[in-house]
Amino acid sequence: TTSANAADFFVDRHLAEGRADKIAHQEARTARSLSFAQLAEGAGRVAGALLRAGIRPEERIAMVMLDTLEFPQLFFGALKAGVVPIPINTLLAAPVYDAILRDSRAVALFVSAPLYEAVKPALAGNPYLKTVIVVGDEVPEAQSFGSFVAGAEVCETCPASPDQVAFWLYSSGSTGQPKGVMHVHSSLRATADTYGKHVLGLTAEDRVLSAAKLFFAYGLGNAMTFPLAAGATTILFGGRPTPGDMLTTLETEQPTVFCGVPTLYAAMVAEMDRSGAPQAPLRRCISAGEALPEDVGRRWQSLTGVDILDGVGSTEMLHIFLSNRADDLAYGTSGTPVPGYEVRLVNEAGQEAADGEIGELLVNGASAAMGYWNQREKSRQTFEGVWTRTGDKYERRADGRFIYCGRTDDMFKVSGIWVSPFEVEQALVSHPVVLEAAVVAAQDDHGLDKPKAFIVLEAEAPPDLHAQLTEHVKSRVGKWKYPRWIEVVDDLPKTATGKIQRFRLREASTS
Ligand code: 3SK
Repeated sequence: TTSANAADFFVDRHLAEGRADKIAHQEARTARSLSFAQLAEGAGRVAGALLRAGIRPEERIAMVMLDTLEFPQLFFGALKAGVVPIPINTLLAAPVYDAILRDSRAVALFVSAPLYEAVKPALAGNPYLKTVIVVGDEVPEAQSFGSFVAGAEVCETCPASPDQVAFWLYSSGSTGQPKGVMHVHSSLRATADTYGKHVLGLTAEDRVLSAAKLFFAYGLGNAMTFPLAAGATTILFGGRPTPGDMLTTLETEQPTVFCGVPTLYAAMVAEMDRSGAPQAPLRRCISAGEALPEDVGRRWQSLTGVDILDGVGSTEMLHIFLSNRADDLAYGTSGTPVPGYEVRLVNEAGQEAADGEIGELLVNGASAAMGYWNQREKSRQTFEGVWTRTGDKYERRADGRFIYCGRTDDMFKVSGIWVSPFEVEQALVSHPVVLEAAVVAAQDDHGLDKPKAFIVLEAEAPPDLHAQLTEHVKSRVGKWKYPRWIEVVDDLPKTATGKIQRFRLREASTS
């Protein structure tokens, strides 16, 4: 029988193709690296350790992990064993980890040591977790990754069908309730064969650096499956991608491909204006997560000599389906459909939108998710036959290029990651001095979205109100979601039925 287990193509194949000793992954700033043979063996041993620990095919394991060499070994180890890995955002707050761990019923949690304290409050009352394994420095109350895999048999890859669920990713919902997005084995190959091949055009000579982390669908393709598909080398950066560290890493690690998000590109451009551009053999730079401001793209090009190819993807479609290309680029647009994907725009009347008319973007491609875990109604609303609704509003120009026009709901992205105004508002009103709150996207100096809060006070504001609310929001819903601006108002605009009219606040913020 032939198997479509994604580990066959992304990992084991390289041994037969003569790349056993080539470096698959290396860590920036440490001396650690993993050859293709070591990745195959490490993943096989993880598979053996999972089965030895009594974790069975189709059970879920949660991964709250930094971008280190253990990530690809664990991810593919799980796939080899038929176990379903769930990479989870490392910037979340304990209540959100609690919700995800319960929703997924993960039986094991793998957590990087520096993240353990952030996840710990979610562990005590969890009825499903059988084991917690810490990667990196030892934590007394948990098992170490080293001891988890020590002495385990290196397992063969178990057969899988193309339609078998391989892994999940969590996507934030408009109420802040995360949804488990289930992806099948064949989806990984589908993104590598489309965007990976036609837009990145990776070869075995490439060295890829992604500021976007592996827990994010964008980073998972950039720093794991696309380079592995091509036999290229990935540089993993485990820390927070500050503009200074990224510029230094471009010089020290000499990548040929760099994958960023607009907020980071904007900050790196500002830094390069002060300190100059790095010497690196870059040939391709890509951006996603939110629309790239035209000016940032042009300034990056003039400083580095390389264009940024802006594109748009989604967790539901696994990677980018609309993009600019090296030989067909128009800044200020999201480009055209990636070969292998088809898109449609549907207007408010439910009809195909004409050129120049705004409509919701729907996409059809082989990497679409199987659905949301245990959320039938939301799955039915999003996955309509072969078409996946994106919730993004777009306009198609007469030249066939697409221009981003906002969301069909109130969601927005900060540094490429979703923010639900609702959940930030809930966090704000749980602070004792806040009676009511409304959150909208406002634009920073680079034209990029950041949360702005309007609050009605219940009690006198302390002098450090902004700092207190920042900390409060970060610890409740996630580190990137805090409001960058806070305006105290007497009341909030509402509909007759009491719904906050965020559009009025958006208008007030921009006028
Ligand atoms: O936000 C995006 O544009 C994106 C791109 C690739 C994969 C996943 C996402 C959400």
